[in-house]
Amino acid sequence: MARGAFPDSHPQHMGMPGMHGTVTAVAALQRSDLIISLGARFDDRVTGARDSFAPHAQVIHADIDPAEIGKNRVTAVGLVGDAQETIRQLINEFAARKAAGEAYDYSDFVERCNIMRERYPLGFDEPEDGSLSPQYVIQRLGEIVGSEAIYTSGVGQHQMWASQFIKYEQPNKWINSGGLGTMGYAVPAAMGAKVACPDQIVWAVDGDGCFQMTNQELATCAVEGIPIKVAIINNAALGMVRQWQTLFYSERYSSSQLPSMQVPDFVTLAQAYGCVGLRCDNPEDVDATIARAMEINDRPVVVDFRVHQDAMVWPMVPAGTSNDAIQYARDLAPNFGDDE
Ligand SMILES: Cc1ncc(C[n+]2csc(CCOP(=O)(O)OP(=O)(O)O)c2C)c(N)n1
Repeated sequence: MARGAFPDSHPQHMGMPGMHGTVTAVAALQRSDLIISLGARFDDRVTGARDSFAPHAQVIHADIDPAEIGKNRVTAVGLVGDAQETIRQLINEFAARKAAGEAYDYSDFVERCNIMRERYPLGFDEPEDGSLSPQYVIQRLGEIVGSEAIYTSGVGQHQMWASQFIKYEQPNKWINSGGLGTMGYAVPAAMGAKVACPDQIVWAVDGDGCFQMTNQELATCAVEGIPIKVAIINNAALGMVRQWQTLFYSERYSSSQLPSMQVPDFVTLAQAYGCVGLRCDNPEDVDATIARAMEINDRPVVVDFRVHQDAMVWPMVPAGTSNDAIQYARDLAPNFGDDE
């Protein structure tokens, strides 16, 4: 959720925690002795099985809402207030203690995190049949469009990949519903962002399932002149549901896949709403398609990226298990080297 609040390029940025977070971020939390949490709610998508989450850590929990403090995790110190003021006070206190020679030396811990980051970077395999990989599309989108733009997303695999493979350097550039899981969020959120910041480029990265919940808002975009850009990561499936059915339900696919990428035809649908519709189903055409979409600024653009259906989001902590059970690919567990 807070992607961009702390720049990805910062050497101490370990990545997103949680069920699909980086191995480094998950492992660092598990091994920490102090967590300072600013406005986070310790939901199960981040903690995994709660009784085994960060077992050695004491928690300082800052939140604007007193009801959040201690709700999901025993808190050593609760700080109620505005994050900006809270962070200022924490930094002042830390600086004073450092000046007094009281600051703890964290360099060993940071070094271990850096080793893990090198060992277990985010990555993905290209489909063997030469078809389009969803992660590649999203990665190129981030590289071509850049960190200045605003990105919104729906809920599902595309949401996780958009958080993993686009680099965020500033706050408020990554807008999504996080763990609240609001399918259909991407298009209206992009619309709102574009109205609020008309000079900024706004891309909605959406799933074909989520897009069908709120795509009628394209009519508002066309009529009111709100030129958002939509990248539909079209795998003809409710991909995140399908991923769980693959991994945990012996590939018994129930109500999670469509028989055709053609239904509906998103290019025709976009045109029907007065938007430009583009399609891309080939890795070689990804850059040119994004460039074409970037040239159109007088109308909304919808790009139907037809991607491989079997791509999965990794790393993953299976639901209900401990964060220590994280896998960085199917059946591949990291070696944390705790005993080395
Ligand atoms: C209203 C609603 N129904 C069901 C879910 C559960 N759910 C989470 S992700 C997902 C699939 C989303 O599919 P799609 O938009 O195609 O994205 P993909 O996972 O394929 O990237 C579903 C059904 C939800 N979060 N919200």
